[in-house]
Amino acid sequence: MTAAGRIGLAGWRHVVKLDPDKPLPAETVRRIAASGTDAVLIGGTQRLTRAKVLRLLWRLRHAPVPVCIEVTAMACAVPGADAYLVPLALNTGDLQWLSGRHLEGLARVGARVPWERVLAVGYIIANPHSAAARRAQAAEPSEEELAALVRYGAGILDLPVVYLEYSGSQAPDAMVEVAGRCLRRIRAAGGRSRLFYGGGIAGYESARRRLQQVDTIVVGNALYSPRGLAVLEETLAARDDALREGDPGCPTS
Ligand code: 1GP
Repeated sequence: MTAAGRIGLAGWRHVVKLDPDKPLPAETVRRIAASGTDAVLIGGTQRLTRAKVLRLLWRLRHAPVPVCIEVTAMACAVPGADAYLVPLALNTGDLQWLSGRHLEGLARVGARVPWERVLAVGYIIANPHSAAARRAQAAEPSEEELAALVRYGAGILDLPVVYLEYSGSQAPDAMVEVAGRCLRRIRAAGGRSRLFYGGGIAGYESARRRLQQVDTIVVGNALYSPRGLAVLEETLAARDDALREGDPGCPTS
């Protein structure tokens, strides 16, 4: 079975992303994992250490849903996750974020990689003000460039996930619409890529709108606000309503 199959990727509509560099009380982590979200991603951009990743993974050890690590640094290459999501920054201005770091890592630990748990994620880092964009020297794509990036990731590379990343704020609605439209066309032709969106989802309305456009929404920063658990409930309600009322996301055909 593929890694995507093992973790039930095709059924994910709502996932949370927890940052090892932003500690939350153990009880809050437990409640988030048991909230009804479809999966927990461990991922961050800054100040990652192996100890921080392991601490968060330990707090999630009884999670009733898959716990997956985004391998953005060697510090993330720790045992114990249900899957390892390896980001390829499709619109990076610095090729080390597309292949360079990956090859360095594989040269070091490639013989110990649990391949049955590994899947690639094509990142389109679209918010130029985000830490990830600064790090990867990623510029905000025009709509034409975005369409080409989705077509490259889903149509050419056939990646399991194409992730429109707008970390920190809401992407322009038209941008998400373009990405969804391109991906739907590729899926209609037999493509398998799932479209993830993350960025500024902070309540029912933003979650519901994105669920009309993409397969999977990622809720991150808002979980760390004082309203964190309320945001979680609202976005899960949006997911449940989207499922009940048949919001399509990016249907298979
Ligand atoms: C971050 O895409 C996720 O990698 C979620 O974005 O933190 O803005 O919710 P936010």
